[in-house]
Amino acid sequence: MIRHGLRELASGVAVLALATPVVGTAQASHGNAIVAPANPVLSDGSYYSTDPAPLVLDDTLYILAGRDEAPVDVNDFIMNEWQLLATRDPASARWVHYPAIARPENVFAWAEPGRAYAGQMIRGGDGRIYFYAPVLEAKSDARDRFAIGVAVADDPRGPWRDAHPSGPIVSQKLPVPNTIQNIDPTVLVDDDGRVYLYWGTFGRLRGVELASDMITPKGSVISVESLDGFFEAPWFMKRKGVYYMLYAGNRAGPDSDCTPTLYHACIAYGTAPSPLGPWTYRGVILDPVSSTTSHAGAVEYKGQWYLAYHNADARGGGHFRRSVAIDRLEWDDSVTPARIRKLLPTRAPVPAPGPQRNVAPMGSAFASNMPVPVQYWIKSLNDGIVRANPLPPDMWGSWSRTTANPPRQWIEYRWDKPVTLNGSRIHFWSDHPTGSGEGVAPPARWRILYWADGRWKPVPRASAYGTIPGKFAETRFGPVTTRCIRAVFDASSANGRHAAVAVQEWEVLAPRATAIVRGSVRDAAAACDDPKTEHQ
Ligand code: FUB
Repeated sequence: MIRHGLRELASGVAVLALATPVVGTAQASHGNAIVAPANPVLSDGSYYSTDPAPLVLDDTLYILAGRDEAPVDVNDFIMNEWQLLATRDPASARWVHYPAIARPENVFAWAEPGRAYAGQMIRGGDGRIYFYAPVLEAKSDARDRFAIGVAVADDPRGPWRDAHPSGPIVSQKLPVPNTIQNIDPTVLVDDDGRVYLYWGTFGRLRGVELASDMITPKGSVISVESLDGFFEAPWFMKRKGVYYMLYAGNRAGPDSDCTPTLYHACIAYGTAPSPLGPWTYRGVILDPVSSTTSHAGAVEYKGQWYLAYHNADARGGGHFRRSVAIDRLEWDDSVTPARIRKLLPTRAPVPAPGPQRNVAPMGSAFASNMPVPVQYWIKSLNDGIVRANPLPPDMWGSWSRTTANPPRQWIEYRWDKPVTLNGSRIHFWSDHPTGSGEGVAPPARWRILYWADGRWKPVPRASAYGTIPGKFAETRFGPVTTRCIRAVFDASSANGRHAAVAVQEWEVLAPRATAIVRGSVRDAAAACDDPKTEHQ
């Protein structure tokens, strides 16, 4: 059934395995040989890949992926086409990349260009390949025009043709009227040939049986409510008679086993004894990745299970510039149903940072509003990442929907052993100007204190404390040796109300550059507390 092979030139530089182009359909494209010794598979930032959906066909492991094309400062899913990655041995590091295998408007006459979100391909009972694709309906009066179309081909690279040319098989009108966003389809052809489709996002998971034609819904649509923290990205699969649903979960909180921040997601899973449930939550298999969204698919290939997922680790990567990674997935068969072991993601070794003056990464961050509101992330203060267009978990902040902002707030670093400091660089974020009493504004004023002799003291001879957001403001001061340093912010205020404060990154500088060892803090809980002076 698969007509092409992966042919590599002796140089290993290029591979071409072409399908016959067909006018008016998505056209299969050149395959390019790549060597990917470590994650992400496409890592040089020239081509992003997202929402992986693995598929085994004969002796080849394919990963269907979308493509993020957002510029670095744009926070949006700019996604116009799908692509494929293929290998015959994930351990070999040798992959073939097939860019642009399909575009919504080329496959579905009723779809508009763009929003080529997470799809899945699967082999149908007739041996052909079916592609379930979320796309926007061009002409629809639905409040949300996302819909799921089905295309069919003999080869995963296409050419694709619409298997249901009259329109989508799922939308806000089909198979039953609904108000959800109909994306992220996942399909299973069961051992008995029956076909099941699940889909959903924003906490809504729906499922339905399809007829053996792979397109006609059969029976009622079910709504799954028992998968703890379900957010989106369901992945439906079966192993040893048990049905598994992997999904992106975002039950957030300081004690959550899934994610500390609302915008991030873990990959969690549940099991069921039959294809339409009942579903039981089983746990987390992948902690939040470096992109806010997480999306995964698992498959068995040559006796080994793999999890394909995406992250922001490629060069120039970001929340909207994601890249596919793949790691082995392991099972614990000593329990029933078999448990999926938590995956430890691998990645290309990141070169150790050279000597630097900023010793914040060696400390632990704390704040006056802990646990911080779930949209923010305290650990972003000293993660070394400053984004052009950050999302809330890229910063610490104090804005809360439920409580009035206090007039004064602080952030603090603690180290195991004393450090000597003589400077600070802080990067404020705001959505309101200085002088506002609402939203997030730069502080009216701020200062730095250090812990010495059992109390907080102002750092000596401090230069100006800058407050302009969106760039680093540097403050120099006389050297101090301390185990704790604190930035205290007086909120911007108006009419008796106070704005919140947000900081993307806070560097604290030693007089001389030294080698930095991240995570060296062993006893970060050893507080520097003095209630009498903590708000100096
Ligand atoms: O890539 C667009 C959307 O982001 C997907 O449909 C979701 O699963 C999330 O990964």
